[in-house]
Amino acid sequence: LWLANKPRNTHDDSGWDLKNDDVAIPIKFGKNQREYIDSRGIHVVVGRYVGDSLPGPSHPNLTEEVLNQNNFNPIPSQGEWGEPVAILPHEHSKSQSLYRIHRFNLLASDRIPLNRTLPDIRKPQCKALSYNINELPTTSVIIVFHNEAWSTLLRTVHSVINRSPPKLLWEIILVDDASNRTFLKKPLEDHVSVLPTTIIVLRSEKRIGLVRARLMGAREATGDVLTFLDAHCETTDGWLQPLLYRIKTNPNVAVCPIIDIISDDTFALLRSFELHHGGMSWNLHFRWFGASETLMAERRGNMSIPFRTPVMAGGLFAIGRDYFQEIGTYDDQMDIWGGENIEMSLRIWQCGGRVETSPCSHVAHVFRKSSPYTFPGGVNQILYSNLARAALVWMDEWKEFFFKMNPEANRLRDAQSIRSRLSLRSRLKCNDFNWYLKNVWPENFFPGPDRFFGKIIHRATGKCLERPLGGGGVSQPIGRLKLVPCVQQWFDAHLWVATWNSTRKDGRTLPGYLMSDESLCVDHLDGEARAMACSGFSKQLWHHNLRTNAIVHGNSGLCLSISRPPETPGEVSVHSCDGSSEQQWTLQPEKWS
Ligand code: UD2
Ligand code: MN
Repeated sequence: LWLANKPRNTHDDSGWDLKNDDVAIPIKFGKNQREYIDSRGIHVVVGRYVGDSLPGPSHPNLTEEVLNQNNFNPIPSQGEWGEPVAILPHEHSKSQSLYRIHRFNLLASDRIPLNRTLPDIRKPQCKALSYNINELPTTSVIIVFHNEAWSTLLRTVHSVINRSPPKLLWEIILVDDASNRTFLKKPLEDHVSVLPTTIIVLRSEKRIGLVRARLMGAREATGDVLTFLDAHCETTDGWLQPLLYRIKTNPNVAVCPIIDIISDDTFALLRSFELHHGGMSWNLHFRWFGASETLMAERRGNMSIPFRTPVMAGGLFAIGRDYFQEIGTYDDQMDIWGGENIEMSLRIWQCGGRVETSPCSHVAHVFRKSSPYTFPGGVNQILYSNLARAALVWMDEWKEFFFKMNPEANRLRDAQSIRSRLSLRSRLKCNDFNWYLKNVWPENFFPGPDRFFGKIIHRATGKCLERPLGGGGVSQPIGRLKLVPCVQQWFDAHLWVATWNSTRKDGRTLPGYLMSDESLCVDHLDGEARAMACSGFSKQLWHHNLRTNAIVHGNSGLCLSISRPPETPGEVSVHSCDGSSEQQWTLQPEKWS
């Protein structure tokens, strides 16, 4: 789910290189690759990977025989209460070679019983809520999978059965997207046929991707609500009732649980942070961002009720079966993996519904650093076609911004036929993307009609203000701002959005935020200008003085300034304003729509 940068010549897929090299001399800046000479004079090539979507290197030892072997071998106490599984030193090489199959520690997973216990990780306010089960709608739980491990797939199924009131669990539908592992065929059917719940196994002969697999499940489903889960999840106590209750009170909502983390290494349960909202980067990749002031204000009254999320992560959510139809199911031209969560989120919000997170529903999921599947036709081709479709149908003028930012997607643009999706949009009389940004995602850092978008150039040197490059792992690329040679191409680290939109009589703009991709805002810390997670606090407000060309920090009245000795050259500071050339900046707009 995350973008990460990793040097191209590193073959070790365990360690993403999170270090950000200082850019001194840019050579080539593409969307997927950057080349530059760093401050030590070393030629650096950095590839950009989409964390979960990129298939990692295959392993010669993974023969058909190994892949078809089911090594599930539970040891009763292992992993109970969500505790980590310990792999002994002499087992490390076995565990590493098995890791390649699913990009998680299969040896650890295979030791944990299918019915393992997990702690109740809900907040006390949530545990105190009670629901009248007789008044809640029933649900079909739909789980799609492609070559999933036995232990993770069946722990998903068992956790659903063990932790859902039988009356509400209408059925479980397993959709096999052309898996070729033998243990997922008859042995799977035999295993589920004796479980105390109606379980339907559907199979696609051809690889259809997760969207069409979910649609296949949805067509068979007869419960009132459709609840989708990935095939490597574990539900926790009380997970289902809050989702169903929300849909009962408002049928036009897609509601997601809080997604906790099952460690891909030890399979321990790690509780995740509840103060967030889902959004997307300029590349339309899903991201979690910290809850803004606005969102906290909305939630302050009651922290246990579902709250708005502009974008859903995609895998785990419940939606009324009728509403799913009414709102246009999925774009069935989206292949394999990616983009469907963006499309569905924009569609539901723009067409009158809501996407929410219920803080009282907790489901854990195994997050991986790379994807184990094959992507027939190529990862980029698939992902960027899907994203191009979402942009073409839902983003209006902002689609041009997306295509300029993402040349790969632009190349696939004309190949998309989106007529039926556009007619759905007009049939449902949906709001436009501008409405979505303003009303659903006020925290967004996209350009807009009343925002500056472009480069911030130091007048005397002609150099560009640059934020730290890339991301990496699960963190935003925070850190000190730099001044570097500008590049011609659109390069995300040199592009800024400023929300200071009108000018007063004295030549100053009103205060606003200076933002970049990944919800980064220019902040002031101990004399340094830094890119930090946007917080909505006044500490991140700046204004631009059109007479002095200064960029002034709102709280302190200090000015954005290039470094002065003894500071390191090329770093950006905050000093008292003196009108010097060190503090004069030009805002050079870029045409984005
Ligand atoms: C996230 C979502 C995932 C989906 C994806 C974007 C969560 C926790 N997960 O990535 O549900 O929205 O973003 O598309 O929010 N699968 C198939 N056929 C395929 C490929 C995948 O059936 O060709 C299945 C796979 O077995 C799994 C599910 O689809 O059960 C999601 O795939 P993933 O786990 O690789 O996605 P993830 O969690 O990285
Ligand atoms: Mn997943």
